[in-house]
Amino acid sequence: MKIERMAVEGMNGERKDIDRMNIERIRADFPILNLQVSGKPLVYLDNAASSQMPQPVIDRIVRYQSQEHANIHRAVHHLSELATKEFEAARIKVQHFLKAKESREIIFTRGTTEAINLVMHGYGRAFIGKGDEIILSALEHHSNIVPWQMLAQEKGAVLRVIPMNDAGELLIDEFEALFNSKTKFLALSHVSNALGTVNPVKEMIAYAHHHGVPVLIDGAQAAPHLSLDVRDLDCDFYAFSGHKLCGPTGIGVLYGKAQLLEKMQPYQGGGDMILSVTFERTTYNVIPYKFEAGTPPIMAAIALGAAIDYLNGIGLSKIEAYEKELLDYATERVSALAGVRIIGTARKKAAVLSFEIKGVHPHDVGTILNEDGIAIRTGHHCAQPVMQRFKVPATARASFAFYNTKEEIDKLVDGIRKVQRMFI
Ligand code: 7TS
Repeated sequence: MKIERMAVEGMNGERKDIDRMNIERIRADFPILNLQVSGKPLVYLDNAASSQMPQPVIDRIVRYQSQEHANIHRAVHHLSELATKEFEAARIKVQHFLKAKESREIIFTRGTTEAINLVMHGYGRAFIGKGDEIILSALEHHSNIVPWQMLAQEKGAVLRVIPMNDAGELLIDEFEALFNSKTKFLALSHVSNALGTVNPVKEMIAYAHHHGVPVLIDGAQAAPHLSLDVRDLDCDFYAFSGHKLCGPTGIGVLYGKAQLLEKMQPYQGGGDMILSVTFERTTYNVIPYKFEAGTPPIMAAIALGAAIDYLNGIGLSKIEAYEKELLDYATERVSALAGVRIIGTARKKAAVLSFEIKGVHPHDVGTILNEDGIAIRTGHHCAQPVMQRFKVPATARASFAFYNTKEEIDKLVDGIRKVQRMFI
């Protein structure tokens, strides 16, 4: 990936040199961006739901399926050894992507949802009991609420919720006040999918650790946008999904500190997660295999590795800076429209712009925009408590990736104006 160097005007007026991404060249890597929808060029602004896949990742899938496929970790034949080598190489790419200490701390799952459920079953069921408290935040996705609710119901544990202000920022004083001797776990998103808020997770993790409480970070919306360092964050668990990171569906990652993973119970039983089995007794495999029962999504893991290579080729810090520019531009343009309210105005945000058009149901917004080839998501974004907090049934949400452009944001703004002309 070529990076162009350009001089640009800084926000505060001073000139400074920054490395600027060559967007046209990047867009050419994504075949799907050439599609026409409703006779118009596709404007894909639903990246928080799932991002698109560049050609090198598609090529990697074709190469794997046409030249490398076999089941892994079992046979001595050429293809099985090759597939195993590539699968384990993908694990090491994820390790470096997260800056984890060891590759055995990386578990492949089906996605963020399965990663969180794995922690709930493997850690929660063993170490959280009656009367214990689990802290969550008010801006979680359902996949970081429902598993903990299921555990609380099973064990008689209690969920405590960190509230947020009207901007969608967590109230840190109230967070700190929730801790007591019964607090046993903190499950927190890094970036909110409905509001875009970037939570101060590093500070919150440090506070939880001060009380001896382990922390799971739901990184589904952070991994595609921020450079990550799980050792710097010092989180105990970190979960993300491949399909939001230019990889395929059906693959995700759970990072866990080795000493915690080692004391956890397996999530599922089956092949590959055992060392020996008799009808009387099973000895489990070492981590990470203890948590990877059955044939894993081999192709998807290898493709996730290729997606990580692709993103590294651009550079996560450049992606972060460019997407900030896009979000600032979109925020400025959309907030200048009369009758439009942005929902989620935190000082620190990433790649998400949720809004409502007064007098128009969000689903109608999505339908009209689709007529112009513009893809956004409308609904509760699997974050119904967030909708309840902001007293809206749903929002319209544009979410950005590094292959989006300001011209596409202009089309979104034109689309919103068109909706207003039709409905108001
Ligand atoms: N956590 C967060 C913060 C998410 O945004 C999502 C998916 C998940 C967990 C679940 O990820 P999965 O890959 O296991 O499904 N979020 C969205 C979204 O915002 N629109 O569609 C899916």
